[in-house]
Amino acid sequence: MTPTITAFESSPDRGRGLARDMRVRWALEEVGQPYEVRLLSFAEMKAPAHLALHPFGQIPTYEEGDLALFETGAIVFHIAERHAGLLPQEPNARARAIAWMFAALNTVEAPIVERSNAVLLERDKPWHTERLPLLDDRVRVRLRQLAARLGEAVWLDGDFTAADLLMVTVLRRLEGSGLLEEHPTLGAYIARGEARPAYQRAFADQLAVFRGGVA
Ligand code: GTB
Repeated sequence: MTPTITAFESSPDRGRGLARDMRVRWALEEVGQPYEVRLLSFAEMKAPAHLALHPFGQIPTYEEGDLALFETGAIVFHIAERHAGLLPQEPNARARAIAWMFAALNTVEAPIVERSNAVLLERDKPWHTERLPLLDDRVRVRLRQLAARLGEAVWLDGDFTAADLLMVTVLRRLEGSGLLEEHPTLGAYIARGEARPAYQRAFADQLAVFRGGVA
């Protein structure tokens, strides 16, 4: 059964692959699973039909037969469970990869999103210039720790997994902040993810939406 995902009809990032449907597209491309995309306006995201799929009125969602999922971590995990290629078979390696998936979304993404929201939504507040350095420093702590653990390794723990897929998409949100440049090994790690053919296909497909092409 071909899954259907939802994505922004008009992505605020103008197709730079920063909206979270990119993760799901990339995961589906990695495992070779074709998919369909239903594009939503902001109004449609908050309407009852979509709220029935996603309680928070967000994208992406994932529908496959009578299964409907929301939350990219759950969706990517589901894809990784159903197909070979995104999680190791060996039980301990698999458990460690799942731990890194949670780390990407809980421990690394949280301060990055907090910072992004401040830049996007709080720029005009009188306290913004005072608060931003604090948020930068919280991100810096995580980047330093992540870079220390990654070292010169290619991926987080052995072969490429769903954890790397999530971590790369999380880190990409920092593009333009100047913070990634403090850790060239993390920049190289992101570049390795972006160089994967599956990433390239997913990126091209989400960019095509913005350019008015086919999803
Ligand atoms: N925890 C959820 C998940 O991982 O699935 C978060 C989902 C989420 O935040 N979805 C966002 C959304 O629907 C789109 S990705 N927002 C609309 C709303 O909440 O009303 C976040 C996002 C949006 C745009 C950019 N950008 O343009 O750079 C980057 C990231």
